[in-house]
Amino acid sequence: MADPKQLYEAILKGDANSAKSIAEKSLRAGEDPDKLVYRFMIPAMDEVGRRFENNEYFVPELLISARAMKGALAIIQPKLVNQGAKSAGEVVIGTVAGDLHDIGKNLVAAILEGGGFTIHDLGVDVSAEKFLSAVDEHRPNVVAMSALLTTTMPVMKEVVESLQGNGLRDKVKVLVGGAPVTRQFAEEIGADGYSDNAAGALREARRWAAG
Ligand code: B1M
Repeated sequence: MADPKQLYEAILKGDANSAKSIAEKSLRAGEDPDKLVYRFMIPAMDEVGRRFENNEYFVPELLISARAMKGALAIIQPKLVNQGAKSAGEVVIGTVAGDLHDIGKNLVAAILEGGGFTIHDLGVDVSAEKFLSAVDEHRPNVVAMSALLTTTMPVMKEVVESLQGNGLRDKVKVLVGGAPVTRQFAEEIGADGYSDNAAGALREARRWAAG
């Protein structure tokens, strides 16, 4: 039987094959998918980030760890998604322009989908114009933006302003998140909600859906 603690080590080392196989075996053994993600996988990525900051890891190590994380997440994601029931509303989601980090955004999308929301995932590097036209096209309940770089956070403000400028601001709730984003920043740019994790993002979206 696989020890889920090895998932942490596999992601830290960037060993995608082991990460996927441990994820599979752990799920088969009845491990809780949320526990695998929050107790082992996210802490592994946090440690990768810490090593990167301390010049122990460099971009290639970030990339192979991210590949291992995504491989394991792809196996766990359907289990997160299956927890949902009826459609709770629509969400347009993306990582803002200039930013290629998508692991957290994908996790938030999966948890929202699991919570019954229909997801329109615009991917990464999404400009304010693209967010605007997706909101115009899909008329979602929520537009959800993720940023992992301090330098890309201002794009969130651009999106809020362009929604305002195009008469769509009062038709959609704006939810922001990502490691450098704070509640204070969310308030400053006029977002409706903020969360520092995927479960909190779902709570916010549900609060709005409930009216
Ligand atoms: Co980059 N990177 N990276 N990186 N990277 C960070 C973010 C960094 C903090 C590392 C560090 O220095 N410690 C740093 C940013 C510093 C800053 O601006 N404050 C950084 C840097 C500097 C860079 C580059 C500039 C490096 C370079 O090239 N010199 C470069 C930029 C590229 C670009 O985007 N233009 C870069 C590149 C990369 C890779 C491509 C190699 C890779 C990303 C691969 C991928 O995503 N496909 C990568 C990675 C893996 C990281 C770290 C190590 C891990 C990120 C991650 O996936 N975490 C990261 C360090 C860290 O965060 N500890 C780092 C796991 C994920 C589940 O968590 O994304 O935080 P997270 O999502 C969480 C919450 O934040 C929240 O819920 C999620 C689940 O709990 N959340 C939301 C996220 N979005 C939300 C939206 C919501 C609500 C909640 O509502 C809408």
